[in-house]
Parts: sequence; structure tokens; C-alpha cells
Amino acid sequence: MASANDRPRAQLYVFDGSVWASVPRIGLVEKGYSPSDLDIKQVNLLKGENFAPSYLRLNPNGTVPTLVVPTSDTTSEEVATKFRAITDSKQILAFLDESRSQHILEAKGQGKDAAAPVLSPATIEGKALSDSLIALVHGSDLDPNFLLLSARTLEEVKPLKEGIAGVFVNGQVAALKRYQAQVQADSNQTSNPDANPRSAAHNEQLLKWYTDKLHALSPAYHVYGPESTQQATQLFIQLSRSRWQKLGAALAQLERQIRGPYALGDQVSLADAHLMAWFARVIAVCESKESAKDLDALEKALQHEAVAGEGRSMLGPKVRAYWQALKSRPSFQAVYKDGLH
Ligand SMILES: N[C@@H](CCC(=O)N[C@@H](CS)C(=O)NCC(=O)O)C(=O)O
Repeated sequence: MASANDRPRAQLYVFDGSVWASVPRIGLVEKGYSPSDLDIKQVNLLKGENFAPSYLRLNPNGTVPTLVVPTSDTTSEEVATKFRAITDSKQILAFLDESRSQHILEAKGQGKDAAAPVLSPATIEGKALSDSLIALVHGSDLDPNFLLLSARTLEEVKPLKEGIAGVFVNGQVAALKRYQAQVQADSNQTSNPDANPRSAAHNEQLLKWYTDKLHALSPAYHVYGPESTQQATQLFIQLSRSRWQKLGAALAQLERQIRGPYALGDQVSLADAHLMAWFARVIAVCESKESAKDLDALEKALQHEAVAGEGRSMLGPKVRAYWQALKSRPSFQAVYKDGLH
């Protein structure tokens, strides 16, 4: 008979510097999962490993995190193990929350020793607030990955191009072109369909995916790639400024909506994991742009001359206290032990 150790384990695909892959990692600590509960697999976004056809089969968006969970509990050789892939941090966190719920622990005889706080909100009002806070920080206007690449002025472009933005954008474009060429070569050889494990239709789909992704990366590539243009750079700076303005407005909204000390009040919840990851990235970007640390860097960034107008704001007391409360969580200390990202 198969022992518990032989059972196929869930696999969480992450990248250490990723914002949204930090959400399930925060959740794992908050829920008291042990390292043996699942395997963590690294997907290097800087090398575009998330664009490999094998990864796109798991997550058709080509993003991290992905949680792959075995759905048939068997190691019998005749029955292939089946898997289900969950491809978004919101669903993954909710799944991790439910999987280690009190009734499941009790059914396993672990109920008394195991501490597994429930992260989903207990009331209708709590759920509505939680959903709206999570939607706010996941909105494209506040995309923390864009902020990392953003340039508010022409002076900011050069260091970004020589640093993280250049590495990221050029690494991704190179990987996309490499996979595109491989799949193209593959589909040119499909006269013998048995020789190719992927169908012609699947290859077509992949090629379209790579073309669309290259198109989506094109504005940043024309700033940080080898053939940057002045016009693309100016447009990118305008877009960056508008995003920084929206950040000021969003922080004012959070000041109104957060209940304190945590997002929904006294209990840590799903929303806190998403907000922790988002704040950590926002502050990391501010620290890289301003000669200041932590909330001082964020406040300085909000006062930047390129972010004039209604986006210019001071941080409110609730947001300040909220960030301190998040920083005191063991989950924060575990996930950000090497610094904010
Ligand atoms: N809505 C998705 C967003 C995931 C996402 O954008 N992940 C980023 C890293 S934080 C990524 O994988 N980016 C790679 C890419 O878009 O090429 C989620 O919450 O899981």
C-alpha cells in the first residue's frame, strides 16, 4: 500500500522576486503549512522560463504563481496521477485557506495541535470589503510590475535600462523569440504528425501567444531594448506618471477603507496577504527611486514633481499603522527576510 510519503505532492511554481507569487507564500506561513506539504518550484522570469511550452500547458497566462494539485490519490502504476492547475494568486490563496481548514485538520486527527486561522472573511460586509481591496491592488492601473519598470523622468531611464528593467525586458523578449523560433521550426516539420508531440493547432496557438506577448512588451522594449526610440520613451514616461498619480489616489482610498489594525479589523484575512505583497513591491520601488527608506520613500515618491495634481498626497495614519502591522507578521518576516521585492 502506498504510504503518505509516496503520494504525489502539490507543487507551487514561484519566482522569488515576484509580487503575486509572494501571496501564496504569505498564506502558507499564515495558515501554518509545513515545508513538507508541497514542493516549491522556481520559474525564472528574468530568463522567460514562464514562456516555455511546458509551463504554458500548466498556466496558459504564462504567469506565476501556479499551484498544481494532484486530484487522484493513487500511486498505482496503472492509474496515471491526475493534476489540476490553479493559475491565479487569488484562487490559490483561497484554495490554501480551505485546504487547511479546521474541519479537515480535525478529520485528519490534527485539529487540536494545529493552528489554522481562517483567512476568508466571516461576514457578507467583510467579504465585500475584502473583494474590493483585492480587486483594487490587482487592477491594471496599480500594476506593481509596471511600477518596477516605470520611469517618471528621462533621467530615470538610463539606470533602469542598465539595471532591472533592461535585464527583465530584454530577457523576456529574447526568450519569447527563442521559443517562437523553436515552435516555428517544429511546425515546419509536421509533415509526419507522429514525429511531433504537439499538434499543428497547438503550435499555431503557441505562435499566436508569443506574437501577442511580444506586442504587449513592445512599449517597454522600445524604451529598454537595444533599439529604443525617443517617441516611445516619451510615451512611456507619460504612462508612468499617470500610474504614479493613480497610486496616490489608491492610497487615499485604502486610508478610507482599511479598518485597522488589519484590512478587515482584528483578524488577518485574505486581503492582507494581497495587500502585503503589493505594498512590499510599491515600497521597494520607491526605495530604489528615492533617497529614503520604507514609508518615507513612499511619501517622497508621492510628492515627486512628476506626480503633481490630485495624485500628490500624504500618507494617512491608518495606512501607516497598517504597514507596521503587516511588517510585524511572521509571514512578512519569512517572505521578505532578504528584503522587499
Ligand atoms: N492575476 C495574476 C497575475 C500574476 C502575474 O502577473 N505574475 C507576474 C509576476 S508577479 C508574472 O508572472 N509575470 C510574467 C509575465 O507576465 O510575463 C495573479 O494574481 O496570479
